Amino acid sequence: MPLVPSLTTALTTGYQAYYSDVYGFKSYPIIVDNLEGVEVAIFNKDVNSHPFHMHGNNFFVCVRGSLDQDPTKRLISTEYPIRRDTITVPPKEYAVIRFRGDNPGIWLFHCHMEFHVEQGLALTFVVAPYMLIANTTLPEQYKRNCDLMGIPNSGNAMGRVGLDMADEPRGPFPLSGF
Ligand SMILES: [Cu+2]
Repeated sequence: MPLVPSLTTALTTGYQAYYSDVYGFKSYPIIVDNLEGVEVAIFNKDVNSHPFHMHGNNFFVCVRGSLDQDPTKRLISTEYPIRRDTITVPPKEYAVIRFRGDNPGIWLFHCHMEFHVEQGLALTFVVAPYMLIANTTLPEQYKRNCDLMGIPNSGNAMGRVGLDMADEPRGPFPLSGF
């Protein structure tokens, strides 16, 4: 976990909120511009199904298929794609989803099996940070809660100023053999 919540970091680091490094390596932050189109391809080379869930957005499910299948044989039309906030990707299958960065915020995209999150199957979309900064004021309750839990109310993922990320913990890294 970052020492400072990514939302706090976005709102207290000024222009550096646009640098993914401030959110910390382990948050796997991906900066999305305001209204930018995002496409995510999920390849499940594992023997388990993984239900991927996105916060803050409903994505279009554009393609699903088997990793062994001819990629031109699409299982879902891109003409009328379904919109979901979760898609289960079975073993040896893939899915391609799309969403538009029209909801400024810090949005987790993760496998909904919580122990897989702890193993690293999660990333963070930092959507439209300038819009987020311009339109968000954290309530006092938020700050009080952080105070009570000993969580800093400003700074980067290490609780420091700017891009000082010295001694930042790294990982998890991709498994070998895939
Ligand atoms: Cu999983």
